[in-house]
Amino acid sequence: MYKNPSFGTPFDFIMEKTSDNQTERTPLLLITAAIEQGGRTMASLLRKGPLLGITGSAQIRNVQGEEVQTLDQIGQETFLGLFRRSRAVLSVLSEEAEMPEVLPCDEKTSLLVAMDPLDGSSNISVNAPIGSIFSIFRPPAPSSSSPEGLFLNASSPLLSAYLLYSVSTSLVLAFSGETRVFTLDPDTGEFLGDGSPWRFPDKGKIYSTNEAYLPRWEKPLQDYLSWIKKERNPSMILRYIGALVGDFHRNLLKGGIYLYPAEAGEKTSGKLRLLYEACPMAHIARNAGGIATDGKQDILTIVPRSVHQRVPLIVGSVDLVREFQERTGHPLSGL
Ligand code: FDP
Repeated sequence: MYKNPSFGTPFDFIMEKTSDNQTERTPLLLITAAIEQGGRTMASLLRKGPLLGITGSAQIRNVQGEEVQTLDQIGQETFLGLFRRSRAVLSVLSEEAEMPEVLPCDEKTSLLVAMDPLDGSSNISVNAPIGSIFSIFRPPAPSSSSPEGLFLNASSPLLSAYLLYSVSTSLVLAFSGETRVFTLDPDTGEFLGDGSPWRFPDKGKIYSTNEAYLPRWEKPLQDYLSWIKKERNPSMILRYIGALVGDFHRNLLKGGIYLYPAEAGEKTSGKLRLLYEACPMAHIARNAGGIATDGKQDILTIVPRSVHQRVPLIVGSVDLVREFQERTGHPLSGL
């Protein structure tokens, strides 16, 4: 099997970026290794999908009232088990559990993990792309008394990651000012990347949003979409996979903007969860030269009020997000 000698692994990336941070090097290596192992396990199960009888509903609802799929449960058990065994994680917050779970660890070097173990559940039964999303935080100091307090008082992510299970399995990591893209070699089990930072390409022309909800959006948003379709020059194209990881990844590689806004009226906070969906994507975007906003402020400056808080998310190439903000009445400052 041919392997380009300049290819590097997530291990190489973390080692390179922690040469002056020995304290966090070990937990970051252990957590990244757990994410890689979970990615291998999930990718291997997903390759067999319906043959294993795992692509259907688990016939229960999660704390947020959403139908749980069997693969949601498998993702939860897989990643939680791996983080527990790493002994580098103080607590895990998951979309699949009401409260963060405190894990046994070496307290001096432990970090917090927030995760959506299986993103894009509605794509499972139709063999379309899905993913897993993680944000790794430093615990607040002094350590908060409650498991929830740890996450509500944590700083912005130290490291963010997602796995995309598609034609191949990608692992994207953002850490210390760089975003890097790795691909799983299914023969060796290694995640390999070309060793260089990834940046959003200039002049992206993709917008991604579920336009079916447009009639329920605020007027400035409707006007923005209408302008994109009728007047913007150069024109843009619409692509929507329906899994945040898939939509974000395409825009990261091609240049584009992803929008999951709030609806006018009762559902004012949008659908996506701050700590394990919006925040990691914002962090990955930022490290790749992009930006994320809730429509009014940078996602990375939002202080969470609850661990499962939902926020609107607009994320992508800086020029496109800036244009969105200008046209909807909240120009970005400082960018
Ligand atoms: P899911 O199918 O798991 O609920 O997490 C929310 C999410 O996935 C995102 O991944 C995805 O972008 C979004 O829902 C799609 O929602 P819509 O069907 O509302 O467009």
